Amino acid sequence: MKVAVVGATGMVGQVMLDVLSERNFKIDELILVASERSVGKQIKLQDKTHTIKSLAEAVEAKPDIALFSAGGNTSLEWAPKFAAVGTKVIDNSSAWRMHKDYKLIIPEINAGELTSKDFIIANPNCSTIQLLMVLKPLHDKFNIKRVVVSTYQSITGTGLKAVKQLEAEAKNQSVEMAYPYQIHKNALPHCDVFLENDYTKEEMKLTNETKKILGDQNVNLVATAVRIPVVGGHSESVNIEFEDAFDIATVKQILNQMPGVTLQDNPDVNTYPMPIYAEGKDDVFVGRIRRDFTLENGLNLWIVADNLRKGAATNAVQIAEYLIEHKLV
Ligand code: 2RA
Repeated sequence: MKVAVVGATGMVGQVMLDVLSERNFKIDELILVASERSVGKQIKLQDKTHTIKSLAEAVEAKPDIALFSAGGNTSLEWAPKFAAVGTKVIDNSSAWRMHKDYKLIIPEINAGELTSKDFIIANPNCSTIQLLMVLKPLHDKFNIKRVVVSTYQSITGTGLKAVKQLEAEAKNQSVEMAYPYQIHKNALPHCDVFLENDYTKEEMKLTNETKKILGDQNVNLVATAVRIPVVGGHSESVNIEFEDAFDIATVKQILNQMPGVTLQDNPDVNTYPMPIYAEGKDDVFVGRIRRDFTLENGLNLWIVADNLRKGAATNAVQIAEYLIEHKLV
């Protein structure tokens, strides 16, 4: 398999390379692609040295699969060019997620929608992936009516510059600022840009991507996305109102049986999901499962996952694995 990683020097691109190696993904030729200023540079991976290629060179090489994590503009311009030469593009940007002609895939949930005709496949937003891994099995059983989510998102989601600012603040050093204010003792109710409806793009991604992945426009979701000085993963406080009655035991049984979800729910012994546990792992962790006594069919729960892994790189590699396993590439 000839595989290109577009955005190979970025945070998600680096994790994509880690995950490909960890999962022994069968690669005959690996093409690393980064911005023009990195072209020609060399990267050593395990026992091999790779020279960074340009996007044009990578298209010319006609890879079988291209994993993209290089921003929406690069995806908008270059994903079609790779697709035109027969490459299966799995794109981690938001460029194609809500486009009616392209699929938004979480393998455990809807990989079955994929066909040989799909050449650009969208990876959902990190906060969407971990949320839907829990919502989908519960929706199938109890019909979700409304969801209210508050996210507590890792600074790694902002990017390397923000991580460097957090590290510098911890050492009381000055550094090029990603934010015009301190991060290390703060909670920022501002993930991505604000829209005209007073929600941020991050919050509307949760609303819109949830509807698309569940295939149900009747599921109403509203979100508040908050950035916190944590590096291990995103956390989410989730309130769900179901159409149908439920019992907690069945909720836990359903989540226990969901591939890729791990129940961590024993507060008596301080067992609940936390980024320090989720970091570096591919599962989505759920706990604090309890009835919302203010609603007839209400449920509260807490979800944590490593946003760079299942929230981005691992989900993309799992899509690539599915394509190979089902002979769609
Ligand atoms: C964030 N969801 O965490 C986005 C991914 N970059 O900001």
